[in-house]
This record gives sequence, C-alpha cells and structure tokens, in this order.
Amino acid sequence: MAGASFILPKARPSGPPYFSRNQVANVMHQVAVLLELQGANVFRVRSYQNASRTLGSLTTDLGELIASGEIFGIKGIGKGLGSALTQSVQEGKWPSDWIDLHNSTPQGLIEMLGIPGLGPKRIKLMHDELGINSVASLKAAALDGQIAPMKGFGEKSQQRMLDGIELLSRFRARRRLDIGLKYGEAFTNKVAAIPGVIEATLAGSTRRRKETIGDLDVVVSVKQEDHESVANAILNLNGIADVKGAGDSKISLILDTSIFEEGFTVGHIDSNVLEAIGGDDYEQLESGGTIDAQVRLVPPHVAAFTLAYFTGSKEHNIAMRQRAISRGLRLNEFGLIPDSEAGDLKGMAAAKFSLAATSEKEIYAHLGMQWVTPELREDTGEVIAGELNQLPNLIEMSDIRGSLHNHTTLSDGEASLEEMADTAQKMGWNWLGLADHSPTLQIANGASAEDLLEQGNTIKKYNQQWQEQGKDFRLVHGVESDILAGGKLDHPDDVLSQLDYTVASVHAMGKWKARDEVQNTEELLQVIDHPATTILGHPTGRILQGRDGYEVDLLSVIEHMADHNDAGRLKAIELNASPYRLDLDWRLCKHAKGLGVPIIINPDAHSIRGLADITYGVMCARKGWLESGDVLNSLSGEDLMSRLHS
Ligand code: DGT
Ligand code: CA
Ligand code: CA
Ligand code: ZN
Repeated sequence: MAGASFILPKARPSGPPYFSRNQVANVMHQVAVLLELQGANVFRVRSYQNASRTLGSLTTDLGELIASGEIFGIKGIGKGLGSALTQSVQEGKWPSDWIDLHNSTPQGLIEMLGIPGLGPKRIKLMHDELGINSVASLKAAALDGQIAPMKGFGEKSQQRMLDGIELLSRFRARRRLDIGLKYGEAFTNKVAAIPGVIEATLAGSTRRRKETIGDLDVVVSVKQEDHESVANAILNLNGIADVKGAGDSKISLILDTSIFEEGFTVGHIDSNVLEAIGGDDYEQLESGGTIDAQVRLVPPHVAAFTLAYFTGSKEHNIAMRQRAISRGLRLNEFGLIPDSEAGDLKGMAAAKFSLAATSEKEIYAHLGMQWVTPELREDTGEVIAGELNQLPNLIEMSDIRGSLHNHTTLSDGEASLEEMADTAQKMGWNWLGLADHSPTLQIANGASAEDLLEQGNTIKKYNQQWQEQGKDFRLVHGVESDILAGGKLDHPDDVLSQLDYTVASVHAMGKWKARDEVQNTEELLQVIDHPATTILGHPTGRILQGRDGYEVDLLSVIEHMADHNDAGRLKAIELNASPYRLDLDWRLCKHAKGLGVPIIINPDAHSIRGLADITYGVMCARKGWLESGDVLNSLSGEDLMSRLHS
C-alpha cells in the first residue's frame, strides 16, 4: 500500500552516514505531509517541503556536508533543521518529534494519501467535519453523498474520489509486466553485486513473463559462510521502503521507486491508454508505488531446485511433482529426493539425499524431459511436449524484421516518419509499417485521406532512394482505420486500395462496452470480411490495470479469420506489444496458430522509444507458444510485400 513507504527507515547497521540522501529527503517530505494532516502552521510545513526538495537535488555528498558543518549554510536549512539532520545522519536516530508525528497520525489518514488527487488538506477537512478516518469510511461517505455538500468539494470531486479509490485498489493488486521487470531487474542487479552472492535470479511470474505481476520472487545462491553478511547487505540496499520479515533464509521486502538510481519516469503514453489508467494521476500513482519482493537465500547445490520451484507456476509445479512421484521421487524447493532414501526425513534434512543438479536443465533431465523455458510453465501441455522432445522452437527478438502498427506525427505520434524509419533501421529491421489513425478518431488527430495519400508519396520517394543505395530497408504504407457502425472502414475503398494494408481497430470503447458479445462479434466479423482489412488491431481493447476489453467471442473471430486465410486471403491478428495492452492475450495465441491465422506483433509505437515495446510482444508471443514462422514479423521485406498484395 502507498502508506507502506510512510515509515521512518531503519538506520544502516554501520555508519555514519546512517541514512542516505534519498532517505533523508523522503523523510522530510513525509514530515511535511504529516504536519499538514495535523493542521500545523503553513510556514513550518513549507520549510520541510523546501528542505526536502533542496536535499533531493543536491549533487554533493550529504554525509560530507554534515561532517563539515556546511549543511547549516545551505539555503532553506536553518539551525533547527540542520541539527536535526546532523543527529539523524551521524547517530542514526531520527528526531523524537518526527517519530511522535508518525506515531500519532492515524494509519487510515496516511492510507488516504494514496488516493490520486487527494492531498493532506482535504483529508484533514473531511476528518474534522465528517470523522472520516480511512479509505473505507471515505468510500462509504462518498457513496452516501456526504462529500459533495462540503464547502469547496462538490459532486465532481466526490466522483473523482470514488474513481480514485477504484483506481488505487486496482493498481495495488497487481502491476504490469514492464513495471515488475523494471523493479525486478534493478533489484536483482543490486543483489548480484553484493560480495559473496554467487547468483541472483528473478523467479516467479516475472520470469514466466506473465502480463501482470503480484510480487517479485528472487532466488539468491550464497555459500553458508557468506549467508549472514549477504542477508545484512540486502537489508541495507537503497530502494527498500519496508522490511516485512527477515527469517533465516527468507526475506520479505517492500520496494519503492527510490530503487531506480537514474530516477523514475513513465515516458510517453498515448492518450487512449492514459485515460484508462488514471490520466494525469497515473504518474503520481506510479512514482509513489511500491512492489513486494520475496527473497530466498540458499546454498549453491540447492539453488537450481529453489529457482525451479519459485519460478512456478503452481500448476506446472504440481504437474512436475506428480511426474516425480510416479518415479519414486520427491520434488520440492530443496531437491529431487528418492523416497527410498529419505524415509521420514523432511525439508533440508531430506535434501541431503537429493539427486544432484546445478542447473534447471539437469532437474528436467532427471525427470526425462527437455528443459522447459519459463514462459511455457503454465501447465498447458509443456510437460508432455517436454517428454516427447516436442517443445516449440520459440520466436526470439532476433527473428523480428519489422512491424506494421506504428504512428507518426501525421496522427498522434511524437516522431516524424524519418525519425521512425531511422530508428527502425538502427534496430536492424528490414521494414517498418506506418499506420496512422483515420479521420474519425479526432482525439488522436486522425489524418485526412489527402494527407494519408501524401504520406504514401513520401514513402515511395524514400523507398526508391534506399533501393538505389542498395539498402535492405523499406517503409510499408498502411492506416489504422477505426471500425465504424456495421463493420465499415473509415476511408473510401479507392483510398484504401492504394495502401499496402489496413489495420482495423476499435477505439469507441464506450459504445463497444455498452453492447453485448453477440453484437460486437458480429461487427468484427463484418469488418474482417471487408476486402481491405488485413489486420485486426488490439482485438479486445483491454488496458491492463485500466479497463477490461469489450465483450467479444474471440474464438469465433479467429475461426472466421482462419476461413479467409484458407481461401487465400490474408487476415492477420495483432498481438499488440504495448505493455499496457498485450492484446491478443497469450492464452489465445496457440489457438490462432493452430488454425493457421498469422499473427503480427506490433508495438503500436507513438514515439521512437515506443518501437522498443516490441520486446514485450515477443515475450507474450513466446508465452503463447509462437515460433518465427507463425508471425509476419519474421518475413523479409520482399516476402511481406507479396503476402500483403496476394
Ligand atoms: P504472482 O506473484 O501472483 O504474480 O504469481 P507467482 O507465480 O509469482 O506466484 P507466487 O509469488 O505466489 O509464488 C511463486 C511461485 O512459488 C509460484 O509460481 C509457484 C510456487 N508456489 C507458491 N505457492 C505454491 C504452492 O502452494 N504449491 C506449489 N506447488 N507451488 C507454489
Ligand atoms: Ca510472485
Ligand atoms: Ca511470491
Ligand atoms: Zn489503436
């Protein structure tokens, strides 16, 4: 929860300095907020705010500034604050009035601070006037209409609070894969750098590349003699908001964004997506966010077993354990242990008799299987395929030669056609498809037919240049057309026929969500039948952690697309690679593949940075059992053009 970072960090075991600059700046910010919640004098509040900001932007070492006494000379840090900071950093003790402030503020009020757009002033007002002291009581009061009549609040802000509470609960439950990976990589890199750590590996759903992550799981291989020092060093890493538990071999932590040394920003998000994940509040939610991490410290000879166990999934583990049992073996996080030898022994004691394995590969080999790549460990056929030596040869980033759904400044993209083409070439791609929005989508600055066709001329010009230079690169010209009533496309046929392809996408989410599955499916089938439609874009419209997709029978849609392909008409389904979407879901990829419907992994890039999102699409494609031959992205430019125009 957001309140979790509202604690006074524990001092490092050795010092001075006992606290980092970041920690001190955070604590002063918290003090300012708590003072405001308690209705303290504005000037006092502001002095903490200013000091926090000043410290946050310091480039000199805080420990040195304090040791030399220079801290007292810094603008905004007077005598009182200067001594408080000196005591904290040099003795590892926070001032007692700060501690009192934390202890005397009701936890419920702190929790309410996590609601986007709600600050301490209003929380205090609602507390004083209505006795609201928790998120739950705020929700009840808002639903009861008690907030709106308060002076300076109103209907709108009451509704905004309810929306904010909804958003917060959704946001807290799980985090998107890109965010989980960001935290997970930053944390494992820090752990791996600790002396004595042999290996630190991200396990759990993050390693399996699930689209959302509950918590991080990290397995650390360390020799017995280094165990204690490594455990201590982990507890002292930057970026830990709280320690939930620290046992002998298991450490439970809460990480916050201070783990990112280079700072934390969310980057460009296209407006359709942003609206669904909280709009302007999203950045605040994300930068104040936390993620739980469970760390297991194990000796090297056990590490492979622990890694396999905590990679999961639970379903895969169960299937593997069954397999072990049928061979007279016990499989758990400590080993693969012959029943006959371990007898009544349990846990580490039994693990003494384990078959040896220094890698997961050896564990799978002991059980008569190929190594199963983590993405496939969901018990959807990988165990039997591993036994029969029939695991797929999964697609990799190096198979990708281009993508077909990208935006430029012609609609709502940030980068020009030239910048996009240049970046694609630097990524080693052989082709890049541009598919700007169509006129109906005004919020995305949909382009007119005239401008679209002019873009086509520019593309022809560049393609010719590249060809003359002997460059194996081309731009491919398409459009992302809105799907209009009756399954119609958003440009006249004579315009569409001049393009290489059309991505048909739903954007009028309100309308589509208001209808039922039958109506929506019918309209998708109609648009697929349109001769110009090549690709069905982001097929459900879901935004992860934002909104569910519209109701649709995608199995029927995919079957319908299969009929077209059987008849020789290319109809591809998009796997939208944006980490906010990952739509087509991996669970359906296998189905499309089985029916011979080509898949196209598209970053839906709205900036040059957005092109890199293709990696999340490849992760998702791998999770969906896709091989390079299942996606259009692996075609050469020439083969792609002949597929598009066949
Ligand atoms: P998450 O965190 O909800 O995104 O999903 P996971 O898969 O990371 O799940 P988590 O963190 O609860 O546990 C990590 C792995 O540990 C899980 O994938 C499999 C293993 N595991 C946890 N609980 C059990 C269990 O009760 N039985 C078995 N067989 N394995 C378990
Ligand atoms: Ca997990
Ligand atoms: Ca876990
Ligand atoms: Zn779109």
